[in-house]
Amino acid sequence: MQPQLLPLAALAATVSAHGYISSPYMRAPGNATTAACGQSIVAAIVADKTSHVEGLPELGAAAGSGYHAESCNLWLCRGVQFADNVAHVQKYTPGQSVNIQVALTIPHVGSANVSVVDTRTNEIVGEPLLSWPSGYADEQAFYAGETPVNQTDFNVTIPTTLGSQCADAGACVLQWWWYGTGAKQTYESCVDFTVAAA
Ligand SMILES: [Cu+2]
Repeated sequence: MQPQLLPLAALAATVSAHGYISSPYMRAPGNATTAACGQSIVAAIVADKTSHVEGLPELGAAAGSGYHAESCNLWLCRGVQFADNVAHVQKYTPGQSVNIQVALTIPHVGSANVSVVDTRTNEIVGEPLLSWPSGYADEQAFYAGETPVNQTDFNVTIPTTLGSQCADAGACVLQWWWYGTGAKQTYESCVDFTVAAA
């Protein structure tokens, strides 16, 4: 174990994840993310899989943090880099139904969507595959144990219109995006995938 990882254990006790993709494999930080985003941001993401995006630039701003805003690109997958995840690329086919599991542990009612995102432009490709315009992760429903199942266990259909846009690993992600309106916090999880050109 690298010595710089030791403080994370202490930090982990004080933070709790809000929600993240628990399946398929969610993009996770490694050396490339540390090089782009710096150790403080990576430590926060490791300690809290859903550390909200809005809290991260402040960590990066600290002197000597090693944060490079442009290469880190916090508003895409919270800055977690593809280079750390080349061994975890899902291979999908056009029209395939993909099950996604979200672990929701702290609710903040708001909106959410799951989309194919072009990583070069950080833009949604076409329309979101699924969206919840409001009422996602509602506190009352959550604490009553009544969160609708389809907010945490759902299927998306891989578009048949991607052409070769997502043929190369790293070109696209499936991104689960959630904004807690009252909390004013954004959560993002990414799944790397390819779809072979038809
Ligand atoms: Cu919270």
